[in-house]
Amino acid sequence: MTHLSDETLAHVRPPVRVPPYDRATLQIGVVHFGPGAFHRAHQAWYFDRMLAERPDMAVCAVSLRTPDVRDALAPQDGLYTLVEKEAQPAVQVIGSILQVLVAPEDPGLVFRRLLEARYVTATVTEKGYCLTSSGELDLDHPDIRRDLARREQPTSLIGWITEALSQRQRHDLPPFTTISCDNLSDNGAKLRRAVIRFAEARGERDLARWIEAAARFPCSMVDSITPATDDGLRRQAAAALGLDDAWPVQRERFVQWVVEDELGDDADLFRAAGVTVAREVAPFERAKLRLLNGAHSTLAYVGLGLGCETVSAAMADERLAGFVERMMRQDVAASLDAPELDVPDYIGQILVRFRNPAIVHKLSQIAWDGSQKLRFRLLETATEALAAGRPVDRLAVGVAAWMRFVVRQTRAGAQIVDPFADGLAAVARNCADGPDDVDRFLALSEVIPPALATDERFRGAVARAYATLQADPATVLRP
Ligand code: CS2
Repeated sequence: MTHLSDETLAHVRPPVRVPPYDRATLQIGVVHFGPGAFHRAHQAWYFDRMLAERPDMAVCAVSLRTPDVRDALAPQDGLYTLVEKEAQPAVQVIGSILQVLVAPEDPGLVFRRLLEARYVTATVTEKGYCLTSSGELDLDHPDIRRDLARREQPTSLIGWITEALSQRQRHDLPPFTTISCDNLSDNGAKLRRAVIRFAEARGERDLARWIEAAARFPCSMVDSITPATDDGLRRQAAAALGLDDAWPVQRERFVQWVVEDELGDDADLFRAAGVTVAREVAPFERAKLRLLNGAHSTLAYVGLGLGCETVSAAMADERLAGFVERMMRQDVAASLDAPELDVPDYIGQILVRFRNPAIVHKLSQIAWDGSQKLRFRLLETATEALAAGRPVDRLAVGVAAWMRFVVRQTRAGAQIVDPFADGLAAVARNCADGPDDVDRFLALSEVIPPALATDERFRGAVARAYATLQADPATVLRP
């Protein structure tokens, strides 16, 4: 079968939607770091919606390490298929990505694009920010040390942004606006602090002050469930298009992007594309991270222990579904102060989304990078609950189940996908299924903030859940 490209686009069969603008007139206005499936299903879709209005919002996608997205999309002129997985699926071709670069192959070209861009967006996952457990730049992180020594060939997002801003300052160009699209609380503020700290560590106080005064780093909340691409999706896309697509992506129909109102004159352009431009993003971000992602991680670690493979399978186990619903409604909701959000209704919608039978979302995918995710999903909620004198028993279950997951994987000789995998495996190898196991994990200050780890109420709750999960996992789920 012929493959998708600018030349074959005209052959795409209806009702597949194709870009309603002339791609030949597009200009790059956005550099995006981390062109994984989430970006292609989410921000690239929003930029696609802006392009008919504003042809200068096309994307140059930059992969920090691997060439696989470039290798798949370059022969297709950056085009790819997005399938919305619902009872009535919808298929469309996205045209907003004009170029994919692999950063280490041609840093000079990446910097040229960064001199032209007005926006930088990023989905590099939690670990890509190189932060300590208190949320500040980790100057001992190997990527950060390397980037301090080799400024013009950075490896980290922080290194790229700082050097690009330094070049812009030298060329008398205004800074670009950087929008973090990762699942970290206060993502924009954390990224801004990290970049300023890195500029200072480079010994460039002037640059740091300029960034502080002139550069915008709006916070943003992103949401859409995006399972990894599989062969079934490739077949579905090819059948719909009548053309081959090397790397289609899929997501649920629900999609949300809330961006802090630091977009100046472009706020209306973003709004018209469906973005919520808000004075304050934190309430949306916290609600999403603690409810949706907190429930996801709990479902993943407990569900994998019960032999479930997907989110919808875990939700079909009424004990597990009932447990996460109680956790959301009774424990997490109490930690939220979100006047603009109908929290009970929002929880109801999340539970419906988790049950979507058209979405095959692997729990193992969600279980990745636990050392980086737990803080924003469960630990911050637990810290606040303790301060307010509320119980943390249900919140502790996901944390204990993560510990059991790490122990199980290590004993089975299976891979732990986590930037901290070696440290985790070292702890797990010393575990003997006793109460000391929990103390060993809680001592990992890179993962668990020491103030929480040493709180007896939290430690006790995790230890109880850990023991029960081992003896009889279902008991822990009882009301
Ligand atoms: C998931 C998220 O993989 C995970 O950890 O919890 O990717 C989740 O699907 C998205 O944040 C939904 O917006």
